[in-house]
Amino acid sequence: MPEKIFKVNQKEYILPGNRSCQGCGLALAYRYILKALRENTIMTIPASCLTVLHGLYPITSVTVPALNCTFASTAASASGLVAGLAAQNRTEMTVVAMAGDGGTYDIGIQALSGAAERGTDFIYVCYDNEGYMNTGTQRSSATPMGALTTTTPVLTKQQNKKDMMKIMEAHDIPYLATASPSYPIDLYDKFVKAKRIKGTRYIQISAPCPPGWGFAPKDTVKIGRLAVETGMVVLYEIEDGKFRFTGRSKTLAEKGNRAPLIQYVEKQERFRKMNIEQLARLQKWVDGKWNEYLRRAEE
Ligand SMILES: Cc1ncc(C[n+]2csc(CCOP(=O)(O)OP(=O)(O)O)c2C)c(N)n1
Ligand code: SF4
Repeated sequence: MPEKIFKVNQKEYILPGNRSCQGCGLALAYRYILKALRENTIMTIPASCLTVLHGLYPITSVTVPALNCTFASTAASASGLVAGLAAQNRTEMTVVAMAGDGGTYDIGIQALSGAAERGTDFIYVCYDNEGYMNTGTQRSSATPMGALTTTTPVLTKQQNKKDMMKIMEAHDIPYLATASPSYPIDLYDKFVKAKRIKGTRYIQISAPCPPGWGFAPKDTVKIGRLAVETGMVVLYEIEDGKFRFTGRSKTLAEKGNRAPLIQYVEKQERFRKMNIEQLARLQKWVDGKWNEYLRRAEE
């Protein structure tokens, strides 16, 4: 059963004032994640916008303990934390590794694959802002085709986004989910559920980024909703191998009324050089993924 809004944890774990940009989708998501996970959570975080959001002790704005690790070692450092806490019989603790798409899809994938294969008892969160944003919007393997970045400045990115959920599912882990801060209760429920499950849990969050994607900070929630309305982002979970649409994506799947991709693309500066042919290719890719999910939901 989804949590009702009045049952959501009222406590804040991010204090007022942090170093993220105005309208940062990651900051919104992080607030909801920590509310769902509550106390007894320990984070491990590589270089990223999340490290910047955290800041440094003694002026950090976040109230949970966090380890800053190197880029490639996020999941390995989580394995170390899990082993250390187990040696001290600290069974109340939840270990959470959290990295951007650059730190997950590209640089951290080896350690993540290793930890998932060993069944390390932790939650891995990838916040996907579709680029290396902290260092100025470089292309990652999560950047969608047709987007301008500082490393694809002329022709836009030519390749489709890597399907990281599929890669993680191939590790046969007990729980995977996607989420969006534009749908806070759906996101919150997934973390409440993930906390109760043992083994490796992987949650991927779409994190709209105003400067990197080129939209006004006031529109973050709107852009996140459009991503889901068009099927560019699909909300689902896979529990013990069973696929399930959730939240708004479930309604869209039942009603069959997804919006055309152009409604999402036209609102972001990063797609300003996308041509008709590229838009059609991206729409086809989104439709193909959507049909795959529809088939899986029926299994
Ligand atoms: C080994 C290493 N290479 C490069 C960097 C520089 N660096 C710091 S943050 C960052 C971008 C991280 O991108 P992502 O993981 O997507 O997170 P985001 O910045 O988008 O939050 C880079 C390249 C670094 N700190 N360490
Ligand atoms: S660059 Fe993007 S992800 Fe990073 S803090 Fe700013 S809005 Fe958030």
